[in-house]
Amino acid sequence: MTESHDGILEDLKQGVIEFDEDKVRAAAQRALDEGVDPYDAIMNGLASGMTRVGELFSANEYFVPEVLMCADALYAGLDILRPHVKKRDDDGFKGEVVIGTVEGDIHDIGKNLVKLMFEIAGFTIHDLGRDVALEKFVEESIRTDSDIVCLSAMMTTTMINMPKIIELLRSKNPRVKVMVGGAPVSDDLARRWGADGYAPDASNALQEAINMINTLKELKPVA
Ligand code: B12
Repeated sequence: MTESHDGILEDLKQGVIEFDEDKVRAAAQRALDEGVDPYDAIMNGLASGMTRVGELFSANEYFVPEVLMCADALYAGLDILRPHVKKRDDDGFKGEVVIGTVEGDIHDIGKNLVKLMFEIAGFTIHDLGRDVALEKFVEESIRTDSDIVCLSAMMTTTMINMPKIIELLRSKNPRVKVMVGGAPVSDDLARRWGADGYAPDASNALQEAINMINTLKELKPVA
């Protein structure tokens, strides 16, 4: 890695931490000008800054207003970099996914990174946004005939909605696969709730989704 590559990633990270939108925009533009992979810049620059912000929030050094400004800075960089992320152009089976943050929860940064990974891979995404009513996941999965429903939650108080949604999906749309994620969620919880998949981060979420789609493909009757 070149010095400028590392410097740009560091500026993106620091720009998010310092909630300095101008610094983030300038570093994002430099990343594009100097040929830094936009995906690398997003995950190892912007998202890495947000991880540090999480630590500062937990240590009571940052409070909600600071964190909101950090999120704005992250999104300012994402707006510049996202259009340049290369789509994978293998022409395998592409899945259709419903995604959203569960009812009561307005955290959407992690969910949006998972969505980005799916977009890069060429999936069709139906993004319900954040604070999504439980029934909405079921309705949207049926309306769009999607393969997978992805549920995100960032709080222990909201992740308890996940098993309720899984139960609803099992009764109303048993064919669809369910993947859960978010900081308080674990593989163990996902299994206990009867989810079909779990991933700790956006890259693993994509791999997990590809595995699920392949399983669905194997289950489909040959025409
Ligand atoms: C940013 C943030 C906010 C922002 C949200 C802005 C936004 N647009 O998202 C704001 C300021 C609005 C906010 C508000 C609140 N927050 Co807050 N927030 C955070 C913070 C600092 C960072 C979260 C984040 O964006 N991380 C970066 C992203 C990239 O990581 P991620 O979300 O984990 O996502 C990755 C994985 O989890 C995974 N993933 C995520 N979703 C999914 C889905 C699937 C299907 C899969 C497979 C994977 C996956 O992939 C992602 C990318 O790799 C965390 C602290 C922390 N340490 O996490 C607290 C935190 C989540 N917040 C917390 C709290 C308590 C609140 C408030 C109640 C605070 C308050 N007093 O008002 C409110 C809640 C409002 C509500 N009703 O939701 C607590 C939750 C505690 C708990 N155990 O429940 C935390 C943990 C802070 C703390 N230590 O106390 N918050």
